Amino acid sequence: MSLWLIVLLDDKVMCLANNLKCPRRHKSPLSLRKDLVYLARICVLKPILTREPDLSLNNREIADIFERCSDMLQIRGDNIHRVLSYRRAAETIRAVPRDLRVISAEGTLTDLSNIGKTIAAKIDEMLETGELDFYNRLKAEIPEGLVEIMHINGVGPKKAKLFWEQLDITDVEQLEAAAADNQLAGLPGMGVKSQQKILDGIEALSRQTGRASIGDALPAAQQILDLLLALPEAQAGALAGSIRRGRETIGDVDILVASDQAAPIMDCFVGMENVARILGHGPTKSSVELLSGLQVDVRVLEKARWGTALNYFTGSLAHNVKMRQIALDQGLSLNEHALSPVDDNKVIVESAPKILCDSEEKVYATLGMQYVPPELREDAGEIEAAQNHQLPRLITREDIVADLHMHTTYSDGKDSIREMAEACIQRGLKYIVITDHSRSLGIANGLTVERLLEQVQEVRQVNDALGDKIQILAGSEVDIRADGSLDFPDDILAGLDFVIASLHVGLGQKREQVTMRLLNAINNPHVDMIGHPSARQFPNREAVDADWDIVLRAASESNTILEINANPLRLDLKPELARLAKDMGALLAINTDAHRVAHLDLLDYGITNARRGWVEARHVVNTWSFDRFSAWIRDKNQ
Ligand code: DGT
Ligand code: CA
Ligand code: CA
Ligand code: ZN
Repeated sequence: MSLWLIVLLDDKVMCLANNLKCPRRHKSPLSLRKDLVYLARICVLKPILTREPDLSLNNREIADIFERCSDMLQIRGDNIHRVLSYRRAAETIRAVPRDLRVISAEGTLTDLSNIGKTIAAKIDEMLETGELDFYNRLKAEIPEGLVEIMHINGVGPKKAKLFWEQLDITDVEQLEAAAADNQLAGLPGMGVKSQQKILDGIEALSRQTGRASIGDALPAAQQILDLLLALPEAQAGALAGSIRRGRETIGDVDILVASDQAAPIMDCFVGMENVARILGHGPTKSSVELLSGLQVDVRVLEKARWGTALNYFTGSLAHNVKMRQIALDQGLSLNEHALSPVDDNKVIVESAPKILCDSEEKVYATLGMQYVPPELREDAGEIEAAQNHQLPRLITREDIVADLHMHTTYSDGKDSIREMAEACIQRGLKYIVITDHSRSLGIANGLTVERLLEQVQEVRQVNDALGDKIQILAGSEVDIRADGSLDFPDDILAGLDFVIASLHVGLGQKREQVTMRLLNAINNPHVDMIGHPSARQFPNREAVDADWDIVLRAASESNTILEINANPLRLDLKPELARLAKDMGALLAINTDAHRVAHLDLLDYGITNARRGWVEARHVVNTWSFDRFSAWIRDKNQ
C-alpha cells in the first residue's frame, strides 16, 4: 500500500517540479491540484485501509447479506418496498467501484443511490463488527434454508413460508423428502401437479450452473421467437425480461406473443425439438427447459394490451414498481393488462373505462414520460430522466465506423490480416487496427519483436492493396506483466500506430498491485487504450480487484481510451463502470477483439452493454471519422 502511494506521490512531485514533462499529461494545473487533494485524502485513509486484523466485510459479502435480508423479509411477508430497499442496496453495492470502507470513512455512503440512513448505518455496523444484528435477528426468526427453498422454480416466498409453517420444512432436503412422500399435495393451493413441479425444480437446482451468458441465450431465444412468429396465428412477438434489457447474464428467457388464438402457439412452443422437459403448459403461458439447460417462458396476450404487457414483462421489477407508483400518483393503476382509474383509496373503479395501450410508447406517454429504452430500465435514474425529458441519446450500431482490437493468424487468431480486413469492409467499417498479442503470452502465440515488425510490413502492404476501401493501422495488444511493466520496450511501442495494454496474467493480485499496474499502463505515453480493463470472463473469472475510481480518473486525465470489449463472455468495462468512466470524461471504444471473422458480428453485444452504461456516440472514439481519429493518435503519441 505505502509503496505505490509513494510512487504516485513521486509522480505528482515530478508534475510540480517539472510542468513540462508531466508523465500523466495533466490537462490543467487545476486537475493536478485535484489529484493532490485526492491523494492527500487517500493518505489520511491509509490507516483505515491497512487496519489489521480486519474484521470488516468486503463489498461482496455485505451485498450478499442485504440480499438474504431481502429474501427473508419477503418470506416473512413484509411490505414490497422494504423488501426491494434491501435488494436494491445489494445491487448498488455490487456495482460500486470503490471500497465501502473508504466511502464510509468519507461519510458519503448516503450519496450512493438506494443507500439511505438506515442502510448506511447497517453498512457501518458490518464494517466495524463484521456482523449485522438485524440479519442475526432475522435468522433467529426465519430459518436460513428457506432462502434457498424460495429460489426453487415453482416455490417462491409464499410457498416457502407455507411449507415451513405447515410441515416444519427448513431446508431443500426436507422439502424433497416431503414431496417424494406426497405430503405437499394436500396443502392449501397445492396439488399433485405443483408438487411434481417442485420436485422437478429441485432436480433442476442440482443441475443448474447458474445464469446463462447473453451470448448463449440470445441466439436461442431469437430462434424460438422466429419460429413462433412464423405461425399464422401470431400477430406480433418480442423478447422481454432481462434478455430484452440486455443484461450480461440471463436467469430465464421471457417471450411474448400477441394473438387471439393461444393454443397453437403454446403447442408449437412445448413441442419444439430442443425441449428437454415441459415445466408448465397452460392456456396462455408455458415454460420449458431446453436441452442446453436454458429455461424459456412464453406468454400469449391480446394485441390491444401489447404495450402494458411488454412493459410489465420487460421489467426490471424495480423499474415496474416505480412506474406503478407514478401511475398511482396520477390516479391510475398500472398492470400488465391496462391502466385503470382508481378512487381516492387507490381501488380500481370498475365502472370507469380502462386505458388500453397497444404500444409501450403509449404507456410512457400516458404517464407524461419519455419512452425509456429497455437497456436503461434498472431504476438507475432513468425514471426521473424520462419524467424530465432528459434521457441520453444512446449510441447505436450505425454510429460505429471502426474496430480497434482484433487478432490474426500471427498470434491466436484464425484468419489472416487480409481476410479480417475484407470482412470489415463487408460490415461497413472505415478503419481497423490489427492488434495481436505480445511475446510473453506464450499460450496465445504472442509475437516477438521480429515477428511484430514483419507484421507491420504486411499490414502496410494489405492497406495499400485495399486502397480507399478501408484504412488498416498496425498495433499491438501488449501484455501488462505481473510486475506492471509492459511486454515491449517503449521504442518498439513508439513505432506502432496504436497500442492496447491489457491484463491477462496476475489477475488474482491484491487491489493495490492491480491498480498500480493499470496506472502504469495508463501513464505510459505510448499506450492508447486499455483492453478489457477488468479482465472478467463469464462464467468463472471474476473481475480483477482494482480501485476503479482512481483508474478511471487517471484514464480520463491522460486521454487513454478505455475499452468496452464486445465479446459476450467479457462485456468489459461493465455498464456501471462505463457509465462512471464517461461521467468522468474518459474516452471509450467499443471493439470486438475478434479472433476470427465471425467474431466481428459480436459488436452488437458491446453496443447493448454501452447503452446499459448510458453511453452516447460522443463518448466513443470509434464513431469518429478516420481523419479525426488519425489526428488524435498523432497528437497523443507525440
Ligand atoms: P432474470 O430472468 O432473472 O434474468 O430476470 P428478469 O428480469 O427477466 O426476471 P423474471 O424472468 O423473473 O421476470 C420478467 C419480468 O417480469 C421482470 O423483469 C419484471 C416482471 N415481473 C416479474 N415478477 C413481477 C412482480 O412480482 N411484480 C412486477 N411488477 N413485475 C414482475
Ligand atoms: Ca427472465
Ligand atoms: Ca421469467
Ligand atoms: Zn485481444
